[in-house]
Amino acid sequence: MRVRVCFHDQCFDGACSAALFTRFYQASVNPQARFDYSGLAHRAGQLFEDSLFVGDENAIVDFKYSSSDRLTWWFDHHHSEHFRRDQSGRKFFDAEFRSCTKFIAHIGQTKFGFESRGLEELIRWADIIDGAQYSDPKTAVEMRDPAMQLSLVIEGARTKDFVAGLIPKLATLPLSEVAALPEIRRSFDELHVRHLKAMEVIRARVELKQGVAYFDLSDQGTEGFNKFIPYYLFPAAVYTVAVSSSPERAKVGVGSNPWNPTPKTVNLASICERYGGGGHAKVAAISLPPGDSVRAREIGRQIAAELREALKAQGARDAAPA
Ligand SMILES: [Mn+2]
Repeated sequence: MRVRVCFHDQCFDGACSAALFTRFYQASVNPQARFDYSGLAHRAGQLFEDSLFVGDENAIVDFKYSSSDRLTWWFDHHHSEHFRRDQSGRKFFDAEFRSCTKFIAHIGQTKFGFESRGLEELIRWADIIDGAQYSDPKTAVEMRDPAMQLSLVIEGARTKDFVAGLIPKLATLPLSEVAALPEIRRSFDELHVRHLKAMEVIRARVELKQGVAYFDLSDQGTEGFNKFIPYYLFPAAVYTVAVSSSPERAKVGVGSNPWNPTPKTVNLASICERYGGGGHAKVAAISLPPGDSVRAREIGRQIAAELREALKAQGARDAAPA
């Protein structure tokens, strides 16, 4: 029995989901099964090819549904338009879960009697990282925990089958042992140097005024910086507006500080939608054609001004006598 597991590539939760599915399948379906792994990436208009589903069983975890009849298992927690209730009892979706890893553990336990003993750490960290539920900015930015180091390496992976090759290790070893593997150390050290550099650039460039941190990284040629750096360096920031640029796009990213007690009353998705972007209430973005940094800066400045006004009005309301 060969099981092909397709997973969300370059994502800690995607890799952990594939590892957990493997353990679940071995324990609850077939202990003799052999597994191989194939990473999936979001691409506009991407269609699944049947050539992807070459196993006797084919699973997708932490990624959108495929209507191929070769797909036999599916677990996801992202909204998916393609899923219709099916009768197989092997396709599961719940957008309330912060991570697909925890969702698989939950379904495994409640519907198949699977005990995820020994995998508690994997499940807990996938939920923290995918749900951005860090207890403090230090955990997110200093990356002292093995799970955080692995997440940096997985997101920064540059060779095609790197993450796929890591999944059997995630399925069997404690996170600290996986993080200590020489190829992980090498990759972490390299990415960590870039992380520290990004931190220095952000520290030097942030303009923090009236609770809004604005900064422009468009000359850095990357959008891949840790989104929690501004809150780590500037705890007084309620909102951040970051302008960046990569070969794929110019971008305005807007976020709110989960550790700052000031109430965040502005819906950031609604603001970004006015400029053709979108996202969630607490984190949203606008993508522009590559090279369009002038426009990105202009929009970034406008949004920063709007957020400062909103905070000022909010402060005036709070200060007004009842
Ligand atoms: Mn996920």
